Amino acid sequence: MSSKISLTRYLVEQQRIDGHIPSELRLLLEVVARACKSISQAVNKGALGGVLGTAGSENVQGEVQKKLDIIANEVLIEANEWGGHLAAMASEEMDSIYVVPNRYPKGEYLLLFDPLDGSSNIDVNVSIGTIFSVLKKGNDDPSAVEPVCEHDFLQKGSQQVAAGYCVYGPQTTLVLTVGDGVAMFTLDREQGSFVLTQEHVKIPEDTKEFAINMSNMRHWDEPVKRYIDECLQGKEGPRGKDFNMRWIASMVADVHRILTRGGVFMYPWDKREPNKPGKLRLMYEANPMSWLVEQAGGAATNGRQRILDLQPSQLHERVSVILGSKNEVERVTSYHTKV
Ligand code: AHM
Ligand code: MG
Repeated sequence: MSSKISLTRYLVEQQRIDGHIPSELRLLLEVVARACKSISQAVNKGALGGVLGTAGSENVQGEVQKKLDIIANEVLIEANEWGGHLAAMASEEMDSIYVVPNRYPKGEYLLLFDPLDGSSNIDVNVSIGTIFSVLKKGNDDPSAVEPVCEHDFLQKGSQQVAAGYCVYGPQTTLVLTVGDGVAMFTLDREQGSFVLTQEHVKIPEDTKEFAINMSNMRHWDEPVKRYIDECLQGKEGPRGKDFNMRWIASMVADVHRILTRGGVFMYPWDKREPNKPGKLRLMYEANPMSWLVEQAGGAATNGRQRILDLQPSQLHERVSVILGSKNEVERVTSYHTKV
């Protein structure tokens, strides 16, 4: 790239040339990016900043919260509440929605986030990230009036107006879609700004790489067992090729690899907790990642349906996730549907 294009310039051009985003949404995305920059700084300091370890609390799903989970959540709320572009926020780390306080002006957008995904990797210096999704209040019901409530958030993933993540790894990279493909921005620490480093991201349709937590194998359903078993048979099996496995246990990092070089990621339903549809959260993790993957030419299903078509019935709903290279996702999905 000859001259550096900042995130700000990219968003202004999306607004001006393509008309993809209104100015309020541009402002919102810039604020989210600024919050990610400050989360990145906190993550970078690690033990020196006294930010590692558990916070001594649990979130609404009964998971132990890390100090950085809470710090990242606060950074996102404080950065976004006063700008006038949001009506409310929802987070994996908060029991219920956070309505913008009355002392601030309110906008029409709803912001959802997993403030720090990959919590089990925080203390061991492995890539983690922030995932976010933006909806418009009243998208499903234009006659909806104030006050904003949880129901306003219960929109299908196909209604998202922006989605992305920021991965805090060897580089800090912000990945974004506003419905016109996927763009990646790398944080230039000297300049303090995100710089466009890849546009029109494309996931190869075929792959030889899968990502799944193999330790859960005995709990999987038959279609997932069949798919992985066929991969493991390699050249000698029905697939006729050897597969490689990667599992970072940070969805952000696993999805980033898939957007970069292809692959299939799965966190399927399993028998450990049969009443839960899966481990990952539909609104904070699966929807934004599925939209990014689809925008890059990949696919995302829960084994039976396109994730973006699922109608959520509650904020913290969980879902089974299969996403990545199109032909592999279609294969796993067909193993579920053609029985
Ligand atoms: P988190 O949001 O509490 O960090 O949980 C989500 C993470 C995903 O990033 C990752 O894919 C998965 O949980 C890893 O789960 P496991 O530890 O079961 O392998
Ligand atoms: Mg998460």
